[in-house]
Amino acid sequence: MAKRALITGITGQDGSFLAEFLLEQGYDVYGMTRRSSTNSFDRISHIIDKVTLLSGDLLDEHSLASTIRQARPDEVYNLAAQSFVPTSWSQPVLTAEFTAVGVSRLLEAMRSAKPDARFYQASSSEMFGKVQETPQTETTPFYPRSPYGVAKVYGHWITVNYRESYDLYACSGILFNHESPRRGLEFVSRKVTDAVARIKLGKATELRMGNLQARRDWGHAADYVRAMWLMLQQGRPDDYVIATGKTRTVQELVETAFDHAGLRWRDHVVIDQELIRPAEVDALVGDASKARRLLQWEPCVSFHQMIAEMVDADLARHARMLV
Ligand code: NAP
Ligand code: G4F
Repeated sequence: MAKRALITGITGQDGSFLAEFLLEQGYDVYGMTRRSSTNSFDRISHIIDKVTLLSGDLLDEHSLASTIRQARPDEVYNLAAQSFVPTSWSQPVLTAEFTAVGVSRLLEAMRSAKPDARFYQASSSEMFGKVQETPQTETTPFYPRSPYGVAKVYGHWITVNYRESYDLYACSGILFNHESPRRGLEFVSRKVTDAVARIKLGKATELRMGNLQARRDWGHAADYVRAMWLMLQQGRPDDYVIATGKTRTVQELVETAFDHAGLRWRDHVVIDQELIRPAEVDALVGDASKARRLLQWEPCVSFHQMIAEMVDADLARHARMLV
């Protein structure tokens, strides 16, 4: 019989890649979506007839229990969250409700409705924040620098706590930044590749940016969802860092994207003080040796391939809009 997986956040970047991956593995895929006056199914439109969508919200425990009862999942992937760091300063309480307490609600729903399901929590390298050691591993202490990072620390520890308290198979994947052409337009990689495409096609001339000196360890979302699945296929539950081990500045990302389109970034980029964050995470770089050793996980897509793919996808999308 086919295994059954429930994905919260299936309409997001990672949810769409994970749904594709699990369908390829022969799973019956269930996705939880929240009610909206317009739907947000763009990222899953190509697989919408292959997945079963169930209505639920991280704010509403009753809907979570009902979703789990209907899906009867073998595996639950909790990818839903308020995931944009700047919004966590303007909506800190909502971010805590979705990204922190939402994890407790889902774990409680799973514990009562399907306690033998395996659980994946989408933890984040933002938890390392003001880094206490470099590179960051599973044992590096957390020092979050945003309400989002603080909320993710709660989600991480409540997952560990439910594993230890109730003997659940619950894992936390500490994923470093990962991108793709499906990345939301407000995140730095996609903001840049979308602007490059618009500038190249004559639709814009300027790109307003914040801190170009911040460093991130950027990988590809398709590689990272494979790691989520691998975590739930092991003999025992555990936590893993997923990262490429290479760190680059935002300026290098900008240069790479403009170069790919044959543009000079200095002709277009303007620093906007409004985009500087109240507290910055200056430099992240992960050490994924544990995942490489125990999960046999390796990233396949390089940084340059990924940025090229994103610029090309945005160029094609904007060109289609011109005709
Ligand atoms: P994303 O594109 O922003 O997707 C977030 C998803 O959560 C969307 O499907 C959204 O639904 C859903 N959602 C938000 N609030 C909800 C609520 N109250 N109830 C139900 N669903 C809700 O994020 P992503 O990049 O795919 O990231 C997936 C997860 O990994 C997130 O938890 C994120 O914090 C974490 N993470 C991401 C990265 C990264 O670099 N991408 C790194 C580490 C950790 P709508 O479509 O309705 O808005
Ligand atoms: O792309 P970002 O917005 O991602 P950030 O803040 O690192 O968070 C992402 O990765 C986390 C994993 O570490 C996830 F947990 C989280 O959900 C999200 O997916 O910004 C990256 C860097 C920051 O240092 C920011 O200050 O880019 C810098 N930046 C400079 N100018 C900018 C901009 N970021 C954005 N979004 N927009 C700018 O104009």
